[in-house]
Amino acid sequence: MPQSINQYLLSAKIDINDKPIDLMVMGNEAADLDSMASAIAFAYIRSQVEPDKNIVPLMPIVKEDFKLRTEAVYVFKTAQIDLDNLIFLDKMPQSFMERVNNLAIVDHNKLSGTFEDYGDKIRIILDHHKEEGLYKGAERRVIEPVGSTATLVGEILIREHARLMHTQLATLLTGTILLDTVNLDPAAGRVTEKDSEIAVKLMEYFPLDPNNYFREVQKAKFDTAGLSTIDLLRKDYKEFKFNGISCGISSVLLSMAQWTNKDNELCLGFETYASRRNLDVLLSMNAYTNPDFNRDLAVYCRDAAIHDKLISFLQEKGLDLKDLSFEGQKPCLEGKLTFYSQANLGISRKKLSPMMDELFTN
Ligand SMILES: [Mn+2]
Repeated sequence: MPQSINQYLLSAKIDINDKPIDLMVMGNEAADLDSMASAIAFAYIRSQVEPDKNIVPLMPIVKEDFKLRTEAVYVFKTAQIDLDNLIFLDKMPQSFMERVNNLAIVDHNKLSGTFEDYGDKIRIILDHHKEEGLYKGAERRVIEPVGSTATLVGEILIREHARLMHTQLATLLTGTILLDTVNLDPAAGRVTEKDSEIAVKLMEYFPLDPNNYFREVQKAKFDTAGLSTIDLLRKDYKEFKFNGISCGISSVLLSMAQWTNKDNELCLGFETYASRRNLDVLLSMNAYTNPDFNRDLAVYCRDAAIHDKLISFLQEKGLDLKDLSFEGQKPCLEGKLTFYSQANLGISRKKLSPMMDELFTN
């Protein structure tokens, strides 16, 4: 009999302080639902296949930040995963990476930040982002442009370890795939044949109505009106270094109009967050439906010259930015913050970050 996910997580957590870690499974630093669910599900599957190994799924965020992932809070609750059993970065002892013998990375294929130097530990990659061509020596390297990494984990579960399937696992993976593919809707341009195939198989094992489940997860994801500006910037955040320029990109699920309406000191929030993280550039990519899908962009740079250079570059790249201005916003203390609607809806963070690299590295 396989363990329950909670039993597994609890036993993994007990051992984090001293034992060697045979395999650490880690999602990307934005720690969205896909990253966390895929890491937990994959670590769980491996732990049941190799019960004598110490396999640890790491959530690479501080515990305090988990509440910001409102969709993850909802899906984990629905899948009856006890949040107290999750293993967060700030609960790990100092220099734990020295005890990690092998690394599996999911939902990214390039290490960043504090993990950058551990590429030689990578044995497994499961991801759906742009192939970076790194860690070619990994034993298992699955990088496919599907809608969700959870699809790739689901595929391994179904094709290789079907006996491990249970409701909890199916609920966790299905919620993630449905959210990432906008309920498997081809019109949203995210779903692939494989996502649908795997989701349909997973759905045989969970008791909920998929359309309802999708609606509830989606609702939880967009339920961010109660968050402060700093929390909105932190919620879904990635950081990049381009030729010495430090750049943060936040994904925010409010229109700029709503956001400026609820906070008239937006630049103070951007400046505080940028200085806290020591950023030269802080972008907010705002995606929302009203009722059609829309994108806005906020661009903050400490240096006004870099700001202007960046805007003209993004225009050249075809983002099709149109100025937005809002009444009653307090000015920046230093630096420059401007707002745009982004008419080119096809440019997501996944596509924007390589563009920024092109600008600053060349
Ligand atoms: Mn993903």
